[in-house]
Amino acid sequence: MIGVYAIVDPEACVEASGARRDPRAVARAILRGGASRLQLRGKSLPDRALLELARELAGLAGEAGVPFVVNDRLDLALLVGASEVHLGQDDLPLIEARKLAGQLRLGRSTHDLAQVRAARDEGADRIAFGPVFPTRSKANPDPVVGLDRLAEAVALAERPVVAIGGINLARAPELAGLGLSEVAVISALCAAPDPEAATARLREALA
Ligand code: TZP
Repeated sequence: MIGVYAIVDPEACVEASGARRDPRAVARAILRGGASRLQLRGKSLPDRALLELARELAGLAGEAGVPFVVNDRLDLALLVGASEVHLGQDDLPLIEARKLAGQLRLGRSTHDLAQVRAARDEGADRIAFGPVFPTRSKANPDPVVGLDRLAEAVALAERPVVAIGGINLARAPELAGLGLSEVAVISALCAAPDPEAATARLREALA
């Protein structure tokens, strides 16, 4: 069964009208819908606001019995007792992060097979690979990797691989049978008319 790795990004938490949604409410709905993991991604929030939100989402994930991940920020992940920090290619090298991480697991974003190999050799606990499809949630996204490259990434990784980028309900059937542990999703959940139903439907489609 492929899990739904939900990424709550306050910038993506919007109604169709453009009105902002409370990321806490979105996270609650996504957890009710059955996400397997919850990540906070807050590229533009000031540190204090990000810490406060991370603490609240960590609490919600804990109540739901789901691991909580902080994107980019090892310090905040440690402060809120997250189970994992997810590090991009420009973030800390895994070997350095490991020195501070303690029990915290380390995820790594990768965008080509050389990066997958490096993340594997550096001992990443989980590897995200993408964008698999075109995405509008990332500034300056790397080139789309596609499904064939994704299958190669899974074969190389020797650890759980999460597909990311442009994943939604319509794309779910294309992702079955590739050996993925989870699919990571921002806009198709955070900006869905009903984030709970969107999570539940995606989960069923991947089962
Ligand atoms: N890394 C690769 S694609 C992406 C990130 C953070 C954005 C995924 O967002 P969406 O809205 O699910 O395409």
